[in-house]
Amino acid sequence: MRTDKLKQAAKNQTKPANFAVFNPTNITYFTGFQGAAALIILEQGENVLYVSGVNYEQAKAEAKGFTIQLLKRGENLMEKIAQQTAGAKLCVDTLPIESWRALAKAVGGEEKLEPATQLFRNLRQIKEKEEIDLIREACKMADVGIKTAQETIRPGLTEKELAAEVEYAMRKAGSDGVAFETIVARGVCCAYPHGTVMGRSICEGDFVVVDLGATNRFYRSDITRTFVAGKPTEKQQRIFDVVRLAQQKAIEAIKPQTPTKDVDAVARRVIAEAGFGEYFVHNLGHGVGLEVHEAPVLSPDSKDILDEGNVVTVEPGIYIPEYGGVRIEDTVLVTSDGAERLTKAPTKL
Ligand SMILES: [Mn+2]
Repeated sequence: MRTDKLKQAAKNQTKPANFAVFNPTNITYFTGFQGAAALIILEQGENVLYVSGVNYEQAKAEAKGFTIQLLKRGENLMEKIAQQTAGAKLCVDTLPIESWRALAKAVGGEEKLEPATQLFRNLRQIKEKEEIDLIREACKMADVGIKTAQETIRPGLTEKELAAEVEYAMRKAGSDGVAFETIVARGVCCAYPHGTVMGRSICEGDFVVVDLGATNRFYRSDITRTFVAGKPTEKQQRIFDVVRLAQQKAIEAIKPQTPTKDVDAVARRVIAEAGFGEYFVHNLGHGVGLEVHEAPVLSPDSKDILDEGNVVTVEPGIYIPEYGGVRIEDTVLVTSDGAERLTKAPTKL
């Protein structure tokens, strides 16, 4: 049980092994259910999920192994939690400050509460086989999106039309929805790493960056490919080759116990040595799971260390203002001795 792992992790850090969980994604992680107000996990006794009327019947059907308590209209959640936990010290994941104060008041003082965001972060970043299988499927759906983009891109098509085609293809491939807002950016707009979908038309010779992801039973995928509408120029090909090499070298550097900042440095060095160092303006990557951005972080200042079961993106890029940009991204699983690419769409211009 994931709840047992959490309790053990708390004990290892001499924290109380009782929890009040409020973050919706954390609750989904433990229950497989989305739409509860809070989850109480106690060292001794039952795990209780508080659900309001609108989601009560669904919670009973879907959240197996948990006691489902109806949160009636007008009832105070924090006071119900205080009754349930009967004076136990609680680890809390995340709460807005007003709610934190209300919970502290209900349980008899702030000294009863301990912030414990890190425990949840650490647990969620090591994926179990079941989670990896779900992400693997989400990656296949994302590959379908990229394949569709490649087949569809042509001068005259707008960014929105291309986004619509790839999202439709992923849905038909089984995706529950997009993992994040699809990015399609053409021409000079590729120089903005987070350029969203605008209404502009693709022109002959444009770089087109397509960054998308699928969702599969709450688990997500993330992939980016860059194309040229037509025949690439020498300069376009050169930039593309540098980004591709940076990504390949970074993936080769991935293995358990490697600091993520070292992997980031490998990609950054390839790009700097090619003379584009100032144009790689973001982190190398991030964890992917129930959220599209989660732990660990792959960046120059990250303190995270890779471990078997991490799922991370590797996404170097070069963005030249008023010219355009290239990003290549895959979702990658950290294995016992290296890395496995979970997104497999071909990487070619
Ligand atoms: Mn990403």
